[in-house]
Amino acid sequence: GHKPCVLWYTGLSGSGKSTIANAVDRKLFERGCHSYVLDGDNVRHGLNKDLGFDDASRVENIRRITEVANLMTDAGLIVGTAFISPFVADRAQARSLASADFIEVFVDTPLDVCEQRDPKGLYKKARAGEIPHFTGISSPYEPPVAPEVHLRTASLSVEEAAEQVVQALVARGVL
Ligand code: GGZ
Repeated sequence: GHKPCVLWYTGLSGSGKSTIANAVDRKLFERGCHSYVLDGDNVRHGLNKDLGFDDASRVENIRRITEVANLMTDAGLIVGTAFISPFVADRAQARSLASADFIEVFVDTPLDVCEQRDPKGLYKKARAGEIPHFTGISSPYEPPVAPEVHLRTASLSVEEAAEQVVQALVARGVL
């Protein structure tokens, strides 16, 4: 068995949030845990498809995700949320409203690394002024001050990063 919890990933576009969250999810499945990952693919394209990327839309995006994550932990799941979630205040609100353990995971990939990777060409477009309010370019990212898990991805493989998250769950008695 395991306790429910929220694994709240935060980091820039292209930092590796979804990749690491999904690697953690596979490890949890192998341990027999009931888990789920919320990310842009399953939330911004559905529940939140009315929202854009101005500050107010991001606040509402994170507010809804906070509520959905709580429904899932109420149902007993370990839920990973993989969104930029750029504002300290919104992450603090998610933490204070959480009905289960809340573990903030900072996917700390420097902007220049994300920009070099640029898997979807979004940074290039943002630099060219084609995407307004792009995080790190024309919209702020406020890094966590005291995350439970700090992944410096420059010196970690995806596998090592995922293992660090799982070990944090063991240390907290979630697993
Ligand atoms: C940031 C944007 C933007 C702007 C589209 N700013 O790398 P991706 O593509 O797959 O991840 C990014 C995703 C960010 O959505 P989130 O819901 O995580 O953001 S937030 O928590 O701030 O609400 C990126 C894409 O959407 N994208 N426009 N202007 N990222």
